[in-house]
Amino acid sequence: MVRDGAQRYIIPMLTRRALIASALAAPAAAQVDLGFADNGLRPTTRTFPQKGEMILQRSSPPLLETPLSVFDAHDFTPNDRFFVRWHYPFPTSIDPARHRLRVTGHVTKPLSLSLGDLARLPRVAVAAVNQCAGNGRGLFTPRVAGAQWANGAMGNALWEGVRLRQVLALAGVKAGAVAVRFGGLDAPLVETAPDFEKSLPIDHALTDDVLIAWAMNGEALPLLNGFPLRLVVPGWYSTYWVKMLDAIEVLATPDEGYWMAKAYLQPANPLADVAPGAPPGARVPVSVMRPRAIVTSIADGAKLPPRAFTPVQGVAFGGDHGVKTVELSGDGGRSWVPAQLGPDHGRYAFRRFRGALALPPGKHVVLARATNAAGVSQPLSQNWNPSGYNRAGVDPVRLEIG
Ligand SMILES: Nc1nc2c(c(=O)[nH]1)N[C@H]1C(S)=C(S)[C@@H](COP(=O)(O)O)O[C@H]1N2
Ligand SMILES: [Mo]
Repeated sequence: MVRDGAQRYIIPMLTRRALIASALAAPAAAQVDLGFADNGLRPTTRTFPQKGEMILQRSSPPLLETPLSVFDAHDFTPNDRFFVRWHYPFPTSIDPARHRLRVTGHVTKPLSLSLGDLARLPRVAVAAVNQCAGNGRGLFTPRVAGAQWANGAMGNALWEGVRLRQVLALAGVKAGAVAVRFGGLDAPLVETAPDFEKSLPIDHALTDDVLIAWAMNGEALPLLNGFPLRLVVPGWYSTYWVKMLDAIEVLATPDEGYWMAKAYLQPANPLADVAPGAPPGARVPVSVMRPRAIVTSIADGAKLPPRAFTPVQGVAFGGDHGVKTVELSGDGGRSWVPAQLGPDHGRYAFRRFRGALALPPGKHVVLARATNAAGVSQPLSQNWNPSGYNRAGVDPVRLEIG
């Protein structure tokens, strides 16, 4: 874990600018190789800058998914295997010395901060899961439109930077502020498309854990994960974790922009659950993540040799509360045994789990269920909504012993 000045991260990046630009300019056709990922028969790629083998969902703008085997081996998802999601094209060459973060709107003193200015503020670090609101979308039945992620549109990292609250205090938030809007360097190809901007309610923006981060797992953010700055909103879906952050605007009226008022809305109930085909009803912006446990050691549909006890291993997270328990079932949920929990890296982080089930030869369905410190448990049946957000139910793993 690197704990000294921000320049340590920034200077080495300067020498890598050309490399990043040329690698991202590579033709899309060259980006697919014939490897197959461990969580489905999906093509993988190794050709994105600062990234190792990733499941390729889309080349441009990139959607890259992390294979389950990576989660099986690490508490902290390595930067070069961390998933990637962009809505719009983004700059492939960024000069950190020239980057400025503007703070404007309903403030007494608008600011334009360099990375050096930010580095002079008190530094904080938080371990937190970054999960796309559509993680697991490709697993919904009936199927829904959108990126067909399995469960690899998530990752856990140690994020390091400064508190958003601290920067807002420098700018002086005026009375009557209701929200804070964030924008990055990416831009839509067509001018009529709405810029990707997200906002947080003012009370959440002022909480201690929301960071403006420049480092991830002790290194500068990879370009694809938002170099040189990104917002980190622990416990909330990553749509709010705006990358290549260059604009913060304090709002005195609600954000009516497309990405808040029209997109990333879920049915207005905690599970974001609606019957397929039913009218959508009231909708609210996605926000807090639900607890989840994901089995990482056994791929769905696997065939395993008989053993007295079959090991089952995975990662869990609790949303905005820590993981309290993970339970395992080998009989479709009739009986449960507790899994052993791995190291606790804080309430927002992955908690790995490990257990064993006595499974005789034959076909089985293994379940892993997380419960968080607030007592919220995963339902055994899946919730559903037309956007495929907020997947919260237990994901059954089918396997055959023998
Ligand atoms: N500037 C910018 N920030 C963004 C996005 C984007 O398209 N542009 N996508 C958001 C969404 S929907 C997700 S899932 C996360 C993905 O973060 P990652 O690419 O670092 O994994 O970035 C978020 N921040
Ligand atoms: Mo997302």
